[in-house]
Amino acid sequence: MKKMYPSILAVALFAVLIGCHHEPVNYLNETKEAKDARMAWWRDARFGMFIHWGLYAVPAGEWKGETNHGEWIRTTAEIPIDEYDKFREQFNPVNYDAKKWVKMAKDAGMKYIVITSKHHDGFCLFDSRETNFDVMSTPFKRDILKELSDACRQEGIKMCWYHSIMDWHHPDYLPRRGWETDRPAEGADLNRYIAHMKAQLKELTQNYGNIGVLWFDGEWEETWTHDYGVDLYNYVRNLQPDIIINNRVDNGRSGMAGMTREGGYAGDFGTPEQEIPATGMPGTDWETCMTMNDHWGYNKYDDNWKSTKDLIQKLADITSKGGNFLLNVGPKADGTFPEESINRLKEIGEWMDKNSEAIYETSASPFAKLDWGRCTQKQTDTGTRLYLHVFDWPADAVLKVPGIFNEPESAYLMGEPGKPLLVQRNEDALWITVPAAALDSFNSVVVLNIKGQPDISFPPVIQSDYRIFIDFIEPSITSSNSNFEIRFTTDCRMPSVESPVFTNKVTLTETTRLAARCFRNGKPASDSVCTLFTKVKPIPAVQTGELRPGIIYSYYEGDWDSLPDFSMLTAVKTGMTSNFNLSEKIKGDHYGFSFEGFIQIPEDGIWEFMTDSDDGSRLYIDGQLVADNDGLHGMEQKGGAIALSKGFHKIKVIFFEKGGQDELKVYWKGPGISEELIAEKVLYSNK
Ligand code: H79
Repeated sequence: MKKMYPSILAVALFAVLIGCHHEPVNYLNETKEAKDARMAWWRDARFGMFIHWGLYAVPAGEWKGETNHGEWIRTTAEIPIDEYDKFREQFNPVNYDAKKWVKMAKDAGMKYIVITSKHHDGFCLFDSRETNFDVMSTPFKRDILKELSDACRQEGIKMCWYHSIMDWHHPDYLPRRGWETDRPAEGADLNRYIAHMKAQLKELTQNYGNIGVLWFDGEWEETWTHDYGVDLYNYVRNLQPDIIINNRVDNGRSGMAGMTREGGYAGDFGTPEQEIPATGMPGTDWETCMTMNDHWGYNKYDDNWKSTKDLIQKLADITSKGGNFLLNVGPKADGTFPEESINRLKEIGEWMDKNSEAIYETSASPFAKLDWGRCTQKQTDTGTRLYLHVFDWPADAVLKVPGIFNEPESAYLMGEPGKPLLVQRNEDALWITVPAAALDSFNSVVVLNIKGQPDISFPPVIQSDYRIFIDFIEPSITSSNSNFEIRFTTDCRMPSVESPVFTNKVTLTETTRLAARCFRNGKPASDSVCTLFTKVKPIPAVQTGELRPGIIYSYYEGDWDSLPDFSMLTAVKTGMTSNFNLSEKIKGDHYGFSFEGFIQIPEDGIWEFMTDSDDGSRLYIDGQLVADNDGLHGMEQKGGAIALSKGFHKIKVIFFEKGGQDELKVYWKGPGISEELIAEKVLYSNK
């Protein structure tokens, strides 16, 4: 603590607190109406700027010859705290101009800015009474956040804070990093750390005007409990009742996919990181955060920049799924944005100048999927305005909008409402005649006004447990549309009125491309779908030597972000184990396992294998990859299917753990066996 409050003040404060004691509000019980009102500006905004800035901009990604570091550099390069603290002396961003930053965000069409008040390294960009490890202890000595929040207020941009719960600097934060030997954990008290963090959040919510979002992060360590999360959520809401808080305040986030698990967790929106969900999630607020290259903090070597086209299409993709896009900039140590970021922001801004109407205040697409691009929508006085974001311009200059039954009112190119385009009905589709060439090389928006609420039919859904079969397979075909019949083909051609009608069963005995489509009143009434079902021969059992129960494990140590090739590494130890358990580990993180043996398959058939792990894992049968569950994540289950003959088959499971929780579970499912953990009694190895 930098400036101690005189104890007399503390006593006075205590008295005041007792004096006006009232029941604390539990903001988790908020009504839907209240939440809708609070979220309204954020839902309309759709597009914001993330800024990762701190001491890590000084080394700019480089440490002792390694050049792949970012904002995590203190941990990834294992820099002792005293050495890291010295970056303060070099943090003097004389070219920092808050007005310029805000202008660049605003010109790009962004409506809010989320900046790192504090990242995991603990360094604060603001003048905090609660710590010396802040910008006031650098030669710069200017409250960066004060200048930025003032500039934001002037330009009508919402100022928001990213604040890390995990803190590698504060003596009371726990746990320590495994490699830190210079910072004993003795005497540390997490509750004291939380009190410190709350005091900082009070500064951040009281000294900088209205704050739009508090964006927490670093919540995944085992010390951060659900009770802490709920308490922190309520604490911040109490300071600014209208503030919006992300789901990383609590521990209910599911991996990098970022959505909140079931179970009454605190947090207003999900936070997919570096990924975009496959579909929209009606009724759920979420925001994808993403880097323009491969690092959040400035890395001078990272030139893997996403193209402007990619970024603009990602914005449309996210918006069409009902999410927000928080796009990152990692400023340099001199206070300027990287040139590549500036250029991309400018080009995005040029696109937004013409097309932002198709982004702001829109809601998710009414279509399941569109071959040529995306759709966003808005209510109008007489019906609905569809914004058709065309990524792939039609070669025949006819834009086909499938499965739509509304009467069209008008269509035009974005920005040219005075020049109507021809719209014709063609069976279930509306065909819009468009110019031969795309208007915009990134994303051309075509506006289609229709009467009433969208009346869209979805293609049918073809389903079966597996896409492979041995003798025959009977997939189901269903439709959520009413008053429809389904017709199908077995060669992937688009079904027509002449195609056979699907009643309740179709039996496939050979490899088949099964296509299906909905019809209404004898006319096509949806797009079609096509699924491949492959006939396979079960893999014969392998010859084994004399067997004994149990499998062989090999234990490795190392720091990986994805599964390494263990065969290239030397195991720390190997031995026998009864099943895929981690009990032979030596360290709690930065380790890996490879398990090898035989599995006894009781019957010919399609067998499914799943791993559920934190972090990544893979499962191979007879050398074939069946379950690919690689990557850094929390508990996440993935699996696959394979046709096997009765008898013994080789099984191999590999697993790695970087940090945080560690767990591995291996399941199977097959003829007569519903999904269960693979039992010890079917696992063997050679004597
Ligand atoms: O600030 C940027 C990064 O520094 C920070 N988040 C963005 C916005 C970040 N910290 N860590 N990571 C990103 C990756 C960490 C992933 C993991 Fe996990 C932590 C894997 C296992 C523990 C995430 C949380 C997935 C499961 C739990």
